Amino acid sequence: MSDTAGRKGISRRGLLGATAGGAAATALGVPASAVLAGLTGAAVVGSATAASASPEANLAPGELDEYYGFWSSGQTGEMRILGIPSMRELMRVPVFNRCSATGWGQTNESLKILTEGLTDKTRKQLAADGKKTHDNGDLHHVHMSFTEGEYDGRYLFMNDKANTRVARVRCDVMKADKIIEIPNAKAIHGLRPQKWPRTNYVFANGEDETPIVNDGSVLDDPSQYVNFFTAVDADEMVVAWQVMVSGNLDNTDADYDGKYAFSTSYNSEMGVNLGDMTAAEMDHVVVFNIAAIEAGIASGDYTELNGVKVIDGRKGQNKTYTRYVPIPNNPHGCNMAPDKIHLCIGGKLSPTVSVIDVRKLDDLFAKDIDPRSVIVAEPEVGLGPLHTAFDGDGNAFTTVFLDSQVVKWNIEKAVRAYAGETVDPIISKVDVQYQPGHNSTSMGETLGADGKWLISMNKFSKDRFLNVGPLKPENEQLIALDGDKMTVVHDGPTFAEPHDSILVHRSVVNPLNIWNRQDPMWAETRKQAEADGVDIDDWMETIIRDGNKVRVYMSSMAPTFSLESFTVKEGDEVTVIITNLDDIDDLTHGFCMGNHGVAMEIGPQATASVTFTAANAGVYWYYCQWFCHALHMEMRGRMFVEPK
Ligand code: CUK
Ligand code: CUA
Ligand code: CA
Repeated sequence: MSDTAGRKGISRRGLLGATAGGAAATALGVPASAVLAGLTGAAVVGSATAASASPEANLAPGELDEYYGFWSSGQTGEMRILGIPSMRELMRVPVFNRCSATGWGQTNESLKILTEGLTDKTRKQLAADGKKTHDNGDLHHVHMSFTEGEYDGRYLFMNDKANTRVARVRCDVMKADKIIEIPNAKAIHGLRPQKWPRTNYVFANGEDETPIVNDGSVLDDPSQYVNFFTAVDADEMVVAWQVMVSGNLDNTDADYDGKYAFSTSYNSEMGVNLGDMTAAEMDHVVVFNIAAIEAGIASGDYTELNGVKVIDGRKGQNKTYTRYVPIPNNPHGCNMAPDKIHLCIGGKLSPTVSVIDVRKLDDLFAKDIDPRSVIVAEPEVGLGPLHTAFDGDGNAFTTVFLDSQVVKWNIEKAVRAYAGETVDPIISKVDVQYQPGHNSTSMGETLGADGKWLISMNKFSKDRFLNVGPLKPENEQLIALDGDKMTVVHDGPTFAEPHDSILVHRSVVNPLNIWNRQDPMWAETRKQAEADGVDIDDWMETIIRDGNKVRVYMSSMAPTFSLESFTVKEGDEVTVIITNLDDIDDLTHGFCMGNHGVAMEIGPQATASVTFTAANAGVYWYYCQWFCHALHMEMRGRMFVEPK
C-alpha cells in the first residue's frame, strides 16, 4: 500500500510550496490554481447566475431561517449561531473567551463555570499570573447531543485546543453550563458526541504529545511521549476514561451503532518537527472498541493518572482495545456517513479519501485480519482532501484545500471502483474562494441528512471583499445542492476562524425567551442571598456588610435600578447582585460600573453578580449598558466610596 500512497501522494515539498513556504505562493496568499479558479468561472457563477438558481436562499426581512447553524470560532474562543440559508449571524455565545458585552469570564456565575473544572496545575499557573481563568480559547468543533443517531436539541459540546478543555452549552438558554479541563491530554482538538444509543460520551482527541507523567523528569525525549483519547461523561461532564495511544490524534467521529469511535493521526511518527511528522507515507486511524474499553476499566486493567482511569491502547499493547488502520498520508478529516456503514478519512497529503466499512471492524478485533482490508474505497478526489460531508442519498462532499474545491462523489461507486470496476465516482466539482477546511451539509452528520445545503468554510478570502488591511476575514460560502449540481449562492466574510459548523433543522432547537427563575446558573448566588436573608426573586434594596466584603442586592426594571446609590468604603470588596424583574421578551439590562472594568448582562428574569474592589474613594456612576428603554440613558446610579 505504501507504493500506492507514494504514487498518488503529494510530495512534502509540494505541500510546503502551496501553503506555507514557497515564495510565489506566499506572495499570492493562495496557490496559482486557486487564483485562476477564482478569477475565471467561479466568481461569476458564484454571484450572478446562482441567485436565480436557488431563490429560497434569499429571505425577506423578518422571514425566519429553516436551519440553525452552530459555528465554531477558532481562536476567538466563542460559539456562534447563524441562520441558514440567510447566513445571518444571530448570536455569539462566549465560552472560552472573555466577553465585554455579557460579562462572561467576569460575573461570579460564569467564573464558577470557567474555574470549577480546572486542574490544580492550571490553578497554580493562573495564580502565578494573578488570574482565575484563561481568557482565551481555540474552539474548533461544535457538535450537538444525539439520541439514536438524530440531534436531540439538548446540548452542544465543543473543544478548546489552546487550553485543553471541553465545554457544554445548554440549548435552552444558549449559555455554557460546564467547562472542564482534560487531565493528561494536551490540546483537545477533534471532538464528537456518541451518536448511538445516545450521547453518553463525548470523545475528545489530544493532539500534542507529552511525557506520560509530565512533571519535568522527562523533557526532550519524544520516545517517552504519548497522546490521550478521552471519553467525557456527557451528562456529568467528568472524564469517564482515557486511552493512551501511539501517534498523535487529530479528528474524531463515532459510528451509528455505539460500538466504535475513530481518530485520525497525522503524526504516527511521533515527530517533533515538520520533517519528522511528514516522513512516513502512511499514518493511521485508531479504532476504539468502546465495549472492550469499558470492560477493561471494569476489570481493573487500567492505570490511574491524575485521577483518571487510563487504558493502554498503544500499538503492540492489548489489541482488544484499539486497532490501527494504516492511512495515507497525514490524514485529517474523520466523518461517518449517515448510511451507517462508511467512515471517510481525508488524506490531506494524499489526494485520496480512505473509506472504512465499519461492518468489517468486528473481524478486525476478533480475527486479527489485515487492518487495510477494512478499507473498501479510496477515491482520488483532488489535492489536499480535508473534510467530508454527506447528503441522504449516498453522496459525499469533500473539501480539497489545495485545489480550492468541493468535490461531490458517490460512495457506492467509489467502492465499486476500488473493487476493480470501471466507474468514476466523481459527480461534480465546484470552485470555492479559497482553500476550504471543513464543510457541512444540512443535518449531514445525522441519520436525517437531507442534502439541501452545503457550507464551505474557506480559510482565505483575499480579493472577495473590500480590503480591510493585512488581516483578512475568512470566507464562508453557501452552496445550494440541486441534483448533481453544486452552486455557490452566497459569500459570507467571518472573523477568526470558524473551523466547523453543523446545520440543524429549526424544529430541533427550542430555546426559552425568558429565564426560569429557578435556573441553576445562579444557584450559588441564591444560596448566599438566603444566608443574607434576601429574596432574590423579589424587589431588592439590601446592602450587607461582612467585614470588608459588601454585598449590594438590587433589582432592575426598565428603566431603573432599585438602588439609586449605595455607599462602600475605600478598599472594600464589593459584590453587586442584580435580578432583572422584567419578564418581557428581549428585555435585557446590563450593569456597568464606570472606571472599574466591570460590566455584565442580566437577561429577563435572570440574576447575575459581579465582584470588584472599590480601591479609590470618590463618586462613581454605574449604568445599564444594554439598550432597554427610551430612558435607557437615565438608567444609572452612584456608588459612593468613602475614604478610609
Ligand atoms: S480542523 Cu480546522 S479545518 Cu481543527 Cu476541524 Cu480541519
Ligand atoms: Cu436597562 Cu438599558
Ligand atoms: Ca505523518
